[in-house]
Amino acid sequence: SSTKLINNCPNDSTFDLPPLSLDSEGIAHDFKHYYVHTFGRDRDCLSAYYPYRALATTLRDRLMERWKTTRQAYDETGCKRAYYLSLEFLMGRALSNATFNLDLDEAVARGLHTLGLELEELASIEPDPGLGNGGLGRLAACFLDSCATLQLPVRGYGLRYEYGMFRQIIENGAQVEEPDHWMREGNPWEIERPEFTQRIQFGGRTETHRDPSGRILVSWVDSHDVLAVPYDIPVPGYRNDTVNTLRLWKAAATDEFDLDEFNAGSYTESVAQKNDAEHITMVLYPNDASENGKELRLRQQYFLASASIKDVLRDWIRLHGPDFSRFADLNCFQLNDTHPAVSVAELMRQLMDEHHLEWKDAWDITRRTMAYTNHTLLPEALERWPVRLFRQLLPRILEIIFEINARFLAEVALRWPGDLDRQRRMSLIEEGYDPQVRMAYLAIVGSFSVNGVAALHSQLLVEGLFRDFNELWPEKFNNKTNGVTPRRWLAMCNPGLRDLLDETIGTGWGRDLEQLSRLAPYAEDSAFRTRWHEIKQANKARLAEQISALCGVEFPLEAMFDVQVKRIHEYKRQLLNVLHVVHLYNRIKRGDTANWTPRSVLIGGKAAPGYVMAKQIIKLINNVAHVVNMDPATAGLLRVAFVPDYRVSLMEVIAPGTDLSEQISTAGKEASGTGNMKFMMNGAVTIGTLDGANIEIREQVGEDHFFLFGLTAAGVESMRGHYDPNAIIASDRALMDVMNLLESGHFNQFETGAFDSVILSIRNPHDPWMTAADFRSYVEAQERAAAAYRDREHWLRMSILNTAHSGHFSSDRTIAEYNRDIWHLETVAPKSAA
Ligand code: GPQ
Repeated sequence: SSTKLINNCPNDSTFDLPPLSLDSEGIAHDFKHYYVHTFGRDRDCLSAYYPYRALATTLRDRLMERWKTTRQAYDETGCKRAYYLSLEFLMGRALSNATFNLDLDEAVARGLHTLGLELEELASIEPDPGLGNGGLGRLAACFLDSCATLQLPVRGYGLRYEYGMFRQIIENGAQVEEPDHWMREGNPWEIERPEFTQRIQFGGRTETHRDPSGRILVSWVDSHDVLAVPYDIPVPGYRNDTVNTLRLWKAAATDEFDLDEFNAGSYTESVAQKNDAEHITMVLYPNDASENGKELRLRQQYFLASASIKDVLRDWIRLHGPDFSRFADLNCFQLNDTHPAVSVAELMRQLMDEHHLEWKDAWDITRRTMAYTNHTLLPEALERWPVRLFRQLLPRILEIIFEINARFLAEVALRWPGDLDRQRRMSLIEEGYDPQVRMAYLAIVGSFSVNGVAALHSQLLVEGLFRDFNELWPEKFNNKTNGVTPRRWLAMCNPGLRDLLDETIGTGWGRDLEQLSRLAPYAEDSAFRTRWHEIKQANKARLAEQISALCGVEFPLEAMFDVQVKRIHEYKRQLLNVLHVVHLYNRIKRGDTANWTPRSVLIGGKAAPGYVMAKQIIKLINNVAHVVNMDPATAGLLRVAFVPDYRVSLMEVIAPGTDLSEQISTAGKEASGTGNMKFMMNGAVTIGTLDGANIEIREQVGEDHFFLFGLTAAGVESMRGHYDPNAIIASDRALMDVMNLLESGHFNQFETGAFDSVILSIRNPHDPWMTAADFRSYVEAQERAAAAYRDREHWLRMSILNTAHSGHFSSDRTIAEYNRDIWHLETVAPKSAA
């Protein structure tokens, strides 16, 4: 076939080319070549897409050179490699990232200028590749950036969804979902690699037989197979000639037809079955931190696991031959939550059934190769799959899981003889009417490392959810506090601040973010503070312009920009934010506005389409915004906006323009948070609970520069059972007034009952999020923030110190820790392309 690999590969020098020009003339030349010759456009072209595409292709060529030398360096050194397996990669736009990481901003801007074009305008044509829901997917993208920057041989493996995260439209205040066909016009950043196609099995049954030596072999027969075709995306490091790979799999039908149907004359039906196969990578499940539970989702998970492991084993054999004795020394899989946890059983299957290893050798390799990251404690997010679904879809995998479980429970029994309750608790199979496979337990049993994503989260994991496992294998458990890439989240999105930092502390912070601490003394320099203020105000102007265009709401620049953007979830408590807004509105209405700090409150985020309560919260935010903004009494004092379709490219405008960062989850519920870090880097001050990485943010910046409120995680737990929100409401005049206004229907005059369940949830003694419990303390923290903001010099000092102490939250630090404690990779520098 056309995708057959060539055996007698020609001498590499056949493909040697001189390095491509990195100056503005060379870039303008290539741009014109692609625009005219490759895309066939001329000056009459009306679509702005083709200039974007011509520039993207020009830059991709420059990446391509470095991509090749990086691959060669990895192959030649025979280095250990790691693979980041994730159902989500929220990469954000690639063009400005490639330009920046290649250090081509100036050359590209000048080259385009000679042609009468603007880099920023072309960059904004690129659709956001929304192949993720939120924090977990964006973390994967930051990690890839840091791995390339640190020159670590790490490859991302994911799925090439045809439809990414839905586009959110707000109609009459409510969320409406529209499909996101992000590749409609093509994707210049991917390279199809059909020659590395893999064949993935589903369904069928298993057969056992003996080979001549008497060994039992299992084969998986009568399966319905689907092809996995890889598409590679380049991941450039920061100005270092490394380009790593994100490999995304697309599902394709095999070209075999069901012969019976075919012969019965059902030619068209037989061909139409192609669809079934191709549906696997059609759409991203839009649920953030909650179980998906659908068969198609399990298909996606196994498809990713099987294709990626086959790819790695094929590569292993190419480089090292079919001897797997050193495989675990040279390979590591990092599982991004339990979504790819079926990889544990799949690696066992491939090693035993396809490469004929014994159980004990395969298990030894698996357990030394797999590492698992947990991203949540929320029970509704803990994946469990019905045993019956496994039996029908992945019969061989179920057999292997049962065998892993049997051997594991024997180990538990040996350690705690007779403790049947413990065996039941720790079993990979949850027994019951419809038995379930516990994916987190499969991941723990099959891994040598299990980590949480912030100090508190990791501690709560070993004290709670994974307690039994921690007693058995304490050495497996560790913490890796999340981080974000300072390239995208500071240098690229905030050019004004970047230039001031370069000028003040030099440019070293781009790869060593701890150097930001050198800024701290400048908090006392009033001329510096003035420049800091000018930059923040310019960023606020850019943000206000966007809000005006997207929401039709005007944010005055002297107001404090108070922002909460993240997925809408009850535990994140956007509702608490709304209660505070209504409280401010009440104060304005009763004339309690002495020493008022003007505020512009921005909220944004998507609700999972099936999450009714989250959708009602969006509607409530929009209705409150409407009433507040319409009321002449609020002019100059309070504005509220809900920004539609919150996504990576919007955050690039929001974070630099924010004064106050809302991180107000119920303590113990937000595993880490990463938006909190992006805001901090850009000089926002946090108002937050002692939850997730907020705790570490506060430790770094100091308690005087953080607005703390609310119950602790322990406080939340000890209040359960005697929480009495109605007593709290009755004893707090301000909260009573807020509840009265909500309950009067003031925000839903023509929509009777629209907010009943939201409002009732606050009065519910079983409210797991304890919104009423934290109201008083939240309002007081908001008052401290407002007072601090009125003292401009004081606020600027805090803002500077937040940026200065954000160095710890670089994903470079996080990845260095993964590497030091888990992966143990050597850095590998490619030969310079130039
Ligand atoms: N997170 Cl389990 C997601 O974004 N999606 C998920 O499915 C799960 C977790 C988040 C988590 O809620 C945040 O606290 C973390 O900062 C983020 O993962 C990255 O670890």
